[in-house]
Amino acid sequence: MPRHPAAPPPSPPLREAGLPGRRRAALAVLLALCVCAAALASPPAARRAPAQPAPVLNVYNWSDYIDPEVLRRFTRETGIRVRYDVYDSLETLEAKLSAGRSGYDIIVPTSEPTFARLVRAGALRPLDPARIPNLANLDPGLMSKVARTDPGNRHGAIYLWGTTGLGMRVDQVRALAPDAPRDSLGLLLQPENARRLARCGIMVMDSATDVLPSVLHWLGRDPDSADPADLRAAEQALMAIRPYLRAIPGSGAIVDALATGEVCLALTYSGDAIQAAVRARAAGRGIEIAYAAPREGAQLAFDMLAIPADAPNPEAAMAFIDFVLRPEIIAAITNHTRYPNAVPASRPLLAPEVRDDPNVYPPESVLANSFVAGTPSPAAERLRARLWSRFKAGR
Ligand code: N2P
Repeated sequence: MPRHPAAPPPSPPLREAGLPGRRRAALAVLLALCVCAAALASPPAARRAPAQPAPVLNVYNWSDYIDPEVLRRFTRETGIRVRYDVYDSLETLEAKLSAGRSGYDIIVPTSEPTFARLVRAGALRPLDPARIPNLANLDPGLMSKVARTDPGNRHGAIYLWGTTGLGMRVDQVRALAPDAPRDSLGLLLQPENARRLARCGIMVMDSATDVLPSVLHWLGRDPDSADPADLRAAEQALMAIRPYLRAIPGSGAIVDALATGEVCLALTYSGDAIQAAVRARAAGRGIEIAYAAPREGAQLAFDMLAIPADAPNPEAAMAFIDFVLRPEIIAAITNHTRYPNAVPASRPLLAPEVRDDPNVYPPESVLANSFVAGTPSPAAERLRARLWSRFKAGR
């Protein structure tokens, strides 16, 4: 292609510029001086402070409780890398924290009992509202519910919440126990129902903290009871169905067990059962999973974003909480996990099938009938833990 006449000729390399020898030497000296000056202005590489490694945020959250894309976006926006570990029961979280020096910057304990205990023990760093302006996005009505154990909401922000109930494979449940109520814990806790459903598989999640209140409530007793007679009644109810349980695994394993058809009934968290339904549908093998919040009153749980007092990187933790509480970010998390959040401005951003699912956002009638478990005393906790290990062992 002919060169445009107005274009300047490409500048020739220095050697071909036809400079006389002396001028070339002078230029070389000048260049050398420049290089020296530059070297003096900045310390030699060996003396320079080592390059700062990318800051790291250490997160300890429930399994299946985030949209992984949200973590990638946080790193893209802030340069903060995320190290992410998961637990699937409050017992596991509490055991980890009680060993001390967990090394986590963000944890997600349920408002009661775990978060309440941590607040009381002074084990959480107060949130700085100036660094987390998006705290203002939280629903004041919901936040007042968790202020009972954290006056002024100083130590935590609601992340997600949900109910405890039954995930089930409706066709099999209908076939094997046609007369059993599908919206009551009686589907599991009436031995006659459990006996019939044992053939297609039953699981109860491994958590005294999150199962006993529901069992006590179904029995018509105080879900927080420390009365040995109440706990004996709960133990009897659990022992009566124990022979019919395939396993008592961590809640994380139940999502897959339901989704793959390994079991047809499980006592677990609402969003986990709904995620199982989503996975089963996506697999296209004809497995249809449904969730039911117990009609006798569902256990409601609020999970809190909180920062351990000894967090290595509290600044990053606050940046993360602020990021998560943006309406579009928490909407993505609810869409992915099928757990409701506490940011009203996220509602219009939700997928309609999530926003309008009464099992994700329970209607007023379910909420009015629900209960939030309290925080058992250490003595009651010991009774409950012993009861639970007998239940697991089946004797
Ligand atoms: C996530 C379970 C979180 C619900 N897999 C606990 N309240």
